[in-house]
Amino acid sequence: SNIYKQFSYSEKAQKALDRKPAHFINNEWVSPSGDETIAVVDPSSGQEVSQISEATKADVDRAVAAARAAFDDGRWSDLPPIARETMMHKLADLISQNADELAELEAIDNGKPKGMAGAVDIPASAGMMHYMAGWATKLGGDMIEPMAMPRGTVHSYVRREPVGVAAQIVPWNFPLLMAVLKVAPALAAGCTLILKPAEQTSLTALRMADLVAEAGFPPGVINIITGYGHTAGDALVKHPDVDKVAFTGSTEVGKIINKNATDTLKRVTLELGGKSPVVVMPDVDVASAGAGCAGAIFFNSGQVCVAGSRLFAHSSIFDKVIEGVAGAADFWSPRPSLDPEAHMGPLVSDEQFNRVMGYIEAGKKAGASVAVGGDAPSADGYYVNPTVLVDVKPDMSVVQEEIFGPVVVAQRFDDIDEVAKAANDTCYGLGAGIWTKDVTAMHRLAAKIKAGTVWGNCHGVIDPALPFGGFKQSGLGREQARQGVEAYTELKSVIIQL
Ligand code: TXE
Repeated sequence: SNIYKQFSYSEKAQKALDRKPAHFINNEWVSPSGDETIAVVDPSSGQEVSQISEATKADVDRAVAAARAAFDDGRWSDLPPIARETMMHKLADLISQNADELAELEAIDNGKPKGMAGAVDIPASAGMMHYMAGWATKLGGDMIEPMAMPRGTVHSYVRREPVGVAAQIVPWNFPLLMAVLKVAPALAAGCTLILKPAEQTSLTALRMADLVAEAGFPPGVINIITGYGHTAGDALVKHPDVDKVAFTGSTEVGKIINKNATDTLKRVTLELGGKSPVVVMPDVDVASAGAGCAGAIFFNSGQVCVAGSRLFAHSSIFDKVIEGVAGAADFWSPRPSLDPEAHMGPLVSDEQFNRVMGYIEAGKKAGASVAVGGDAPSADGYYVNPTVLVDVKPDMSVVQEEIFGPVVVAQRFDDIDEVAKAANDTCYGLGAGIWTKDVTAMHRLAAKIKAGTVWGNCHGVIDPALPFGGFKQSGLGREQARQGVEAYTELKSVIIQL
C-alpha cells in the first residue's frame, strides 16, 4: 500500500482553510488593500489547499497605526496587571480548548505529524502563554539610593515600562509556538504588537486571532498580518512607529533586519540559526544515546534551530553510536503529517526540499559517505529520508552550514579538549548536547562549549522559565524567562529632590 496517500481534513480544519484572505487589525478581519495572495501548500501532498493575503505597505501601515493608538492611549498598559494576566490565561485556555484543531492545522500547513503538534507545539504554546501571563503581575522596578547625595535628600527609583509597539516576525518550523513565544512576553510587559507569521505557515496564527477576540483583548493590542518578509516584514522593521523588532529566522535575514532597524534605533532581539553539536562520551549506554542522537536531529524533520546536526562520538564507540542512530531511522522514516503512525513528516516546502537535497549532494561530492538515508522517497510531498553522513571534513558545507533538514554529520574524537574545540568551530552558538555519566566531563564540556543552552543526556528540552538564545551568530538577546519579558521594557530612573 502507498504510505504517502492523501488523508482527508476535518470539517473544522477545512473551515479554517476556506477563510477569505484577510488581516486581523483592531480585533477585526479587515480586507487587504490589494488582491495579491500567497498559496498555502500542504507539504505532505504538495497540493495548494488555501490562500492567504500578501500584505502591502498600506496593510502594514494600518496595522502599525492600530497598535500605536492602542499603546499610546494606555488601553492595555494601564490596565491593572491582574487584568492583563487574567486575559492572557484566558487566551492560553482557549489555545488548549482548540488544541486538536490547531494541531491539525499545523500538520496541514507545516507538514509536522499531527501527533507531534498535539504533544509538543500546542501544549507548549499554551504553557508559554500561562508562564508569561504570570510576569504581568510580577515585573517591577528598583528603589536605589544615589551614591553622591546625602541620605534622605532625594527619593530615587527605577521604573520598568513597556517599550511600546513591537513588530514580531516568526518562522515556519513551529508556527504557533514561535508566535506565542513572541506575543506572550510583549503582552506581559504591556506592549502592543503586530505579528507577521511566516508566509509558508500562517494558518494557526490566523486561528489564534479568532481566540484573541474571543478572549476579549482590547482592539489593537494584538494585530496579525500575513505576507512576505522582504515586503511586509521589511516595512515593519523600518516603520518609524514601531519601537521594537523581535525576529526568529535565518542568520542571513537576522543580519539584514538588524541593519534595517538601525536607522530608527529600534530595540532588536534575534533568534537565529544553529549547527548544534552533540558529544557522546565513551561511557554511555550506547543504545539510549544513539536513540537520543537520532531524536536530536530527526525531530520535526531536523527543522529545529537547536537540531543536533553535528554528532561527535568518541572513537571507541563511534561505530556503535552510528548503528544506534541508524537503528532509530526506521522510527523516524517520513510519513504524511495526518498519518497517526507518523513520527516525522515531510519538509515544509519545495524550496526547503531542494535546499536540503542540495546539501546532501554537496556533501557526497565533497567526499562524505552516506551511512544512512541520503535520498528521498518517491512521493508528491517534500519527504527526505533520515540521513547520516560520515567521513566528513571540518570545512565541508554540510559541517559548517545549517541544513535545516533530517541530516546529521558524524565525526570521531579522542579527548575532551579536542571535541570542545571542534564543537565550537562554527559561526553559530545556539545549543549543544552532551551524553555521559561522567559528571566531570559533563560540567567541563558545558563550560567550554559556546552555546546559549547545553543539554546533558537529553536534547532540545525547552522550558519557558529558562532563558533561550544564541552566542555568536545564533542571535542577539534572550527570550523566555524574566529576561525575555524584560526585553520588552525600558528602564526609567526617577530622581526627586525632597
Ligand atoms: O527563513 P527566513 P527561510 C533558517 C534555516 C532555513 C533558512 C531559510 O536554515 O533553511 O533559514 O529559511 C521573514 N525583513 N531558518 O528563508 O527568510 C519571513 O517572511 C523582514 C532557521 O524561510 O529567515 C519569515 O516570516 N522579515 C530558523 C521569517 O522572516 C523578513 C527558522 C523567517 O524567514 C525578511 C527558519 C526581511 N528582509 C529558518 N526576509 C530558526 N532559527 O529556527 C524574510 N523575512
